[in-house]
Amino acid sequence: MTKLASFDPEIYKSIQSETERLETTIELIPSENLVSPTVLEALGSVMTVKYAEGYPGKRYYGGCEFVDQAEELARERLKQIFKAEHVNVQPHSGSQANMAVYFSILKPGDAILGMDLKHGGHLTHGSPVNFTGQLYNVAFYGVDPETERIDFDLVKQIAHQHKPKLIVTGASAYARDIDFKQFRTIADEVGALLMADIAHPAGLVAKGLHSDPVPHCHFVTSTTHKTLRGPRGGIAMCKQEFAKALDKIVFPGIQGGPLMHVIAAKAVAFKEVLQPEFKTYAEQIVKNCRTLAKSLSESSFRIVTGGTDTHLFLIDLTEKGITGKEAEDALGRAGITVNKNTIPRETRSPFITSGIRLGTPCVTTRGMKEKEMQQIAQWIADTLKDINNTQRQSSIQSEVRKLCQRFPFYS
Ligand code: DSN
Repeated sequence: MTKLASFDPEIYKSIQSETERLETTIELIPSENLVSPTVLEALGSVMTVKYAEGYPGKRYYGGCEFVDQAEELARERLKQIFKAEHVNVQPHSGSQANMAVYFSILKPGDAILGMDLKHGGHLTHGSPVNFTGQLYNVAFYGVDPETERIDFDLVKQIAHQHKPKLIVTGASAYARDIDFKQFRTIADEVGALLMADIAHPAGLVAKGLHSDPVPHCHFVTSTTHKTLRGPRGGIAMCKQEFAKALDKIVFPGIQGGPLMHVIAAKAVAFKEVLQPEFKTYAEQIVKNCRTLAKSLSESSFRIVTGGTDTHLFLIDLTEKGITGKEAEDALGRAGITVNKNTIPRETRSPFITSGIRLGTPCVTTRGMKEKEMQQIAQWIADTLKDINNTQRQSSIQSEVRKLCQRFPFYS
């Protein structure tokens, strides 16, 4: 029996149950990934003990020599991955990374331009329920109603009208590549700075499978736990001229002591990204995603934008007469985890939605390939054909378990 099991059986049991859930179900939430045991080892290490306010070589506490080594390694590896001029690995999350960028260049009331959440943007890109919507004068761009791709004419038009100090690109539910160069041209026309939030496709960007924002953007932020396959956390990168301001905002501006165990685990994940095998992994994510989307499209599901260039895509369930919430619940009963998601031209609330969002980082980490994606698409189609057929859902669930047993990860 482990020490945890004997001291705190309740928490031990919840961890065991979560491990079992991850092992026995198909995880298609595109913002999640299964981290390696190596990353987990660093995450569960004594590095969590240390207070290290400040930066390597300039801390407010003694005894930081070893956490300094870890943070330096994380910084060097991150710079190497993205060829960034300056990086900060301390943001606790993607939201904190975005906040750090905003606070380093904007004042309350300043104008910003971001992608509408309903069209695939993120809460921290200006949503009224987020600090960004409350602090800044926000205008939104979105996707073209026909193509469902970013409408650059609209971006340009709104940028000229609104005169933002910052344009925010990047999305959390957008299946297509993003033309950062075109965003930079518009930003230059109106004298705005440009930030890309690549939390979703960062692992693909790292391996050249998605357009690279770094040459075009003044700031690039990301989470580390999605396609980058690291621990839960954030990172911020910028051109050298903003380095001091950014670092000062991350600490002492908005955060206290950095989470050194997470930074050590980020360093390990970055080392994994730097391996040639990670490119094969990233390529397989995209191949799997395309296969899943194509198979579902062949089963008469409408894929928003008609397909995907990335690790994720959206299904519009309107014609099927079911909501995203109903689909999420039914698929959950069949052992397939997805999340309900708003779609462009959404008419329902974010708690109900007309769509679901699917992604392949986790299943690809388990080693599944195109053949398994076709099978998963079949199960999704069978489940969604009759969401009240609980008998079918439980028989699919047993099939899902059998498939998962062939691709163990943590057991
Ligand atoms: N980035 C969101 C997601 O994509 O799930 C969470 O903030």
